[in-house]
Amino acid sequence: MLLLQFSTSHYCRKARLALGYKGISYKVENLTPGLHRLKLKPMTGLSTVPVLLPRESGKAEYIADSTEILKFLESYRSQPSLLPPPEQQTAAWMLEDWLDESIGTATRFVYYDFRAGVGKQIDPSWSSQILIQVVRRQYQINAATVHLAKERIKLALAVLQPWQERPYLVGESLTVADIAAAALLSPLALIPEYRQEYPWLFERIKEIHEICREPLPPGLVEVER
Ligand SMILES: N[C@@H](CCC(=O)N[C@@H](CS)C(=O)NCC(=O)O)C(=O)O
Repeated sequence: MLLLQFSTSHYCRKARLALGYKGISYKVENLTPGLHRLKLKPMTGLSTVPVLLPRESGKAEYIADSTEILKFLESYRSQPSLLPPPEQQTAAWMLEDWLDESIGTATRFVYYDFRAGVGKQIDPSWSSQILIQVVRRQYQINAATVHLAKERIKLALAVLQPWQERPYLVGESLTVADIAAAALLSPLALIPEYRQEYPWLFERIKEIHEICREPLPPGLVEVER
């Protein structure tokens, strides 16, 4: 399989976590932001990564959108399953969808706001700062939208409280909800306020990366156990 991705995208991380959990071997192709549209739009009708190309006869030519990729991987290889028992599956998919549509966007806002301000020293190079400004303009990241994003993240971290007491958000094993939360909240690992206030969050993110055999996201390598 081939995963078309941006190496730094938290949505692509979500797809990689699921591929790793399933033990599926795959290659990645890192697309260049901006030029990616020329390749993706004619193929999928969307302009976003991740896109998975199974490259197997009898399978879809491509699967666009990380949620669709998770569904495809579950049907492609059923074990280990990314789903809880049937009566809990709606809850798991609802969490996955909310984390994907609402919280993944909010972490992008807070992350790029941080990288343009206090976190500038992480990579002060012109190329990095220009990319950050392009992303800020593309998604209309400004003081007002960042404020709203921070409020949404506060709510999300209250909803994810069960992670403090137990390793999985729904049921007794890892599910799509854990994968989505671990990937889509991972950009917060570079932001000191979140690291200080929510240490349990980063412990869980780290554990899930280990279970899925995915390298840790930036900022998490120094988390002590
Ligand atoms: N809901 C989508 C969101 C994917 C997404 O927003 N990807 C971003 C990278 S983090 C992207 O490709 N942006 C480029 C663009 O919109 O042109 C998914 O789960 O795949």
